[in-house]
Amino acid sequence: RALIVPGGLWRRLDLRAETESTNADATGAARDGEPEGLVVVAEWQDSGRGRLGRRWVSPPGAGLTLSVLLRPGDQAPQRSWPAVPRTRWGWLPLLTGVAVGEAVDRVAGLHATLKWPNDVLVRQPQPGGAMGRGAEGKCAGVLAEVAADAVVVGVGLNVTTRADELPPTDGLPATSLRLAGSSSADRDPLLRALLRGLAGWYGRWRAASGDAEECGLLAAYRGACATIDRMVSVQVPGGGAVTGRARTVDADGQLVIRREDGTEARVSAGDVLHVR
Ligand code: BT5
Repeated sequence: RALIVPGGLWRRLDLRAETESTNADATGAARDGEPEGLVVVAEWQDSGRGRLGRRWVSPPGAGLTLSVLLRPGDQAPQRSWPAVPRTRWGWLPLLTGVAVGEAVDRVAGLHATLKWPNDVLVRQPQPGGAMGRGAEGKCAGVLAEVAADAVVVGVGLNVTTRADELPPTDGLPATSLRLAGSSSADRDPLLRALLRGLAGWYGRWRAASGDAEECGLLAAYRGACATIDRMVSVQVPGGGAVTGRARTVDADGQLVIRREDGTEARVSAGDVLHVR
C-alpha cells in the first residue's frame, strides 16, 4: 500500500521471478515508450550488469535487484516539475546512492557510506568480535543507463548473501547487510524505504531543475561520501590515472582531487574506470 500511492511517482511495479537483467527490461520498456515510474524487481538475474561491461552476481532471494525508469527531460506540469537539462542527469546515479544509503541506515540499523561515484559501503564487524572499526565492503552498486530520452537506474543490494556466495572482486571486498550485522533480514521494508526515499529525492531534485545544491542533494551526498579526504587514484579512459587527495565533490558531481604538486583535477563520474 505504501508503494502504490495515487499521484506518487511509482506507477507500475513489475515483479519477476527471473530475468536477464532488470536494467535490460527497463531500457527495453523505455524504448517502447513506457512512461516514467516503472519499477522492475527480479528475484534472479541471469546476466546482471555492472558498469563498463562488468557483471553483478547475486544468488536468488539473497538481495534486491531492481531498476526504475525515469524521464527527467520531460516536463511534468501536474507536479510543477520543469525539464532537467541533460548536463545534470549525471546526478541520478549519485542521488540513487544517497537513497540506498539512507534506506540501509534506517531499516538495517547500519551506517552506510558512499564510495564516489556510486558504490554503497558498510563496515563488517571485526573478526572474533574485536572492538574497533572493521573493514569496509561494498553492499550495493548502482548502474544508470540512458535509453531513448529516459534514464534507467538499477540497484543491486546484498541483503542476506553469505560470504561464500559473494563474487571475488578486484577492488573493495563484497559484503551484505547481514554480514555487516544488520538488525533485519527482511527485504520488503528495505524495498519500500528505498523506493520512498528515491521518490523523495527525485521529486526535490526535479523541482529544483536538477540543481543538486539547491535541493540539498549535494550536501547529503558530501555528508555520506567516504571518499572525501582520502588518497585516491582514479583511472580514466585512455589509460590515464589521477592520483592525489580527494578534496570534495563539486556541484556537478565531479570529484575534486588535489595532486601532490598542488594542482587540482576534476573527474566526472561518467569517465571513471576505477577509484582506489
Ligand atoms: C555496479 O557496477 O556496482 C552496478 C551494479 C548494478 C547492478 C544492478 S542489479 C539490478 C540492475 N540490473 C542490472 O543488470 N544491473 C543493475 P560496478 O561498479 O561495475 O561493479 C561491478 C563489480 O562489482 C564487479 O566487477 C564485481 O567485482 C563486483 N560485484 C559483482 N557482484 C557483486 C555483488 N553482488 N556485491 C558486491 N560486489 C559485486
